[in-house]
Amino acid sequence: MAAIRNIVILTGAGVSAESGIATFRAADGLWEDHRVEDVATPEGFARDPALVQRFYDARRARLKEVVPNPAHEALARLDAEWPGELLIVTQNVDDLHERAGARRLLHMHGELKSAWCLACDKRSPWSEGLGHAPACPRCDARGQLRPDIVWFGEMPYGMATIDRALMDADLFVSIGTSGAVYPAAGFVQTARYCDARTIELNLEPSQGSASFDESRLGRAGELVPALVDELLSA
Ligand code: BV8
Repeated sequence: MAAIRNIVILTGAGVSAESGIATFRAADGLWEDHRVEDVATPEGFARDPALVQRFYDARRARLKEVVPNPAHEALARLDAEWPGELLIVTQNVDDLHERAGARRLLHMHGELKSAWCLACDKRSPWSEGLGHAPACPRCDARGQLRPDIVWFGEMPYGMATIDRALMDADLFVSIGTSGAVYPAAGFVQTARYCDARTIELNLEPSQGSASFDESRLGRAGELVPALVDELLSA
């Protein structure tokens, strides 16, 4: 591959699939017979906070039962050994990238292991349930903690950082995402516009496959270690 110095990697649910975390599309975007778009929204939370807290409490509890897979481990190795710029932007709200050792990581859709207080607006690390209306560790207000998750209709985190990294990128790699959700699905366009090489690693062609210079089909647990070996040996 031509001289590559700055890399941006986007990951989606497919990178955690082999760890046993369900993807959105595999469940047809359904959970307890609710469309994810209905549950993962501020309106859904206002309508039925207990249902939404149950949705996220179940997923937060699941984190204790899963471990990073070879895709997470390979990305952490790239993060540790890559001499140039690197930013791993994940749409995932699990903690598997950081548990594998990734450091240059940005959770653009928030994190299951963080709680956001509607009373004091502070975020706190959180590993247990929120359904029982616990007190905020910062201001002690009760029943004011929501999941620190970016819902549909809410502004993703870190967009200025992401846009800057995409503009400086020589390589953009999208891993395990269906390309169904914006603004993440549009990152490949920004990367192309700024002359980056674009590669997609996915189990099946994503909605944006045609926009990539190269599309490698297969499981992330196999494709990602191979790509990292390629990059680190170049
Ligand atoms: C915003 C947190 C603006 C929740 C998530 C119409 C057109 C365009 C856009 C819109 C529109 N209407 C509304 C919008 C905007 C909307 C959007 O894009 N909607 C979609 C449904 C059309 N976007 C938003 O609302 C975003 N915010 O636009 O704000 C704004 C501007 C100003 C001011 C305020 C606001 C916010 C979007 C974030 C929503 N939150 N996550 C939660 O996690 O519970 S999105 C959620 O769904 C995930 O985080 C992820 O991003 C997305 C699911 O996508 P994937 O990760 O790709 O997962 P999926 O299952 O779809 O695909 C998995 C892929 O992996 C598959 O392709 C599969 O083949 C592959 N795979 C499976 N196994 C493997 C594998 N690959 C490799 N190896 C394997 N083993």
